[in-house]
Amino acid sequence: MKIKILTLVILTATLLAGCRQAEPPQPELDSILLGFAQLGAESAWRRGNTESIKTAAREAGVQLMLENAEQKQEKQISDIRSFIAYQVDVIAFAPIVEDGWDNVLMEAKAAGIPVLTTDRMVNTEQEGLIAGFIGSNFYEEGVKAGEFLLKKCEGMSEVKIVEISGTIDSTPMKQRAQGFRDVIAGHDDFKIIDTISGDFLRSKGKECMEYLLNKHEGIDVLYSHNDGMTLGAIEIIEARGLVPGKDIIIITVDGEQAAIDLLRQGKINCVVECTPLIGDTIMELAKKLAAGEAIAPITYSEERVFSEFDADLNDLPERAY
Ligand code: GYE
Repeated sequence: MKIKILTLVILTATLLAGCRQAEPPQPELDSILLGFAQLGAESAWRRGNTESIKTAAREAGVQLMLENAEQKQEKQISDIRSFIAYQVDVIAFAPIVEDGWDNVLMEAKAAGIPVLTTDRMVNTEQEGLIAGFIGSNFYEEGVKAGEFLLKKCEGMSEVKIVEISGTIDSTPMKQRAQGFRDVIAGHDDFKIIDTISGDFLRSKGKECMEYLLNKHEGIDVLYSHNDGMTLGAIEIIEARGLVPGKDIIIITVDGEQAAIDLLRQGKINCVVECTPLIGDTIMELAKKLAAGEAIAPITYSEERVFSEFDADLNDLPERAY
């Protein structure tokens, strides 16, 4: 009898242990919950950015709640509100434009949730609503675009430039325009004869180029704020029988694979790199914020310029976006 009871006890214990093994794995104790409010999916850059964030979260063991605002600020605000209601540990977002965030940021602050801006910046009236920023130095990108132009067109006179800019009032649109202007200022032979927004969309890049070519004779240079719009503009330039890269000098920003390919073919003259691959750094910063640590107010990505002056164009590794 004793043996039977003992067997039963051992059996029950084994079964219970078996049951425990079948339980779903518990999240790591130090795993944090990050709410990320993405602004849209308007370009290859943006899609690469979203992928980078998803992969980095998985690899860093961060639980990610991801929302996509489809280019609407109101949706982005309500996405952030839903993260506050959910009491996430950290909120990160890529603000579509700079203004209009104060209320929702004050709500996050009142809830004790630190907020990280990524990619683009915000204008706030109050101090301390944003814990930090991680992304590109768009002003520098504009400077690099201008510097390439000065080198390329050295000695030329009356250089007519048209600009297709990004989303109005967004940080990259404002700073890429400013950096470029600051470099060419004082060089009287360089004139921006027109500037028009293509909203970072390839389809609008086409429309803008159509409009610009109808309106102006003898355009020498196109400065476009992203590759998507540039690809659209090149379709139109070619349809008009003009040779991109020769009849019109083309300077673009981002560095997606398609633009690097056209640079190799001579249809684009300069690609200023802007990397969307910031997921890993976002996770590092989010973990610090969740642990109550302070972070640097600004963390910039390291970026380069690719241009027809480079000798290594054929050796570049495959781009991830
Ligand atoms: O250049 C563009 C995207 O904010 C840096 O947004 C980003 C810009 C990028 O749609 O392609």
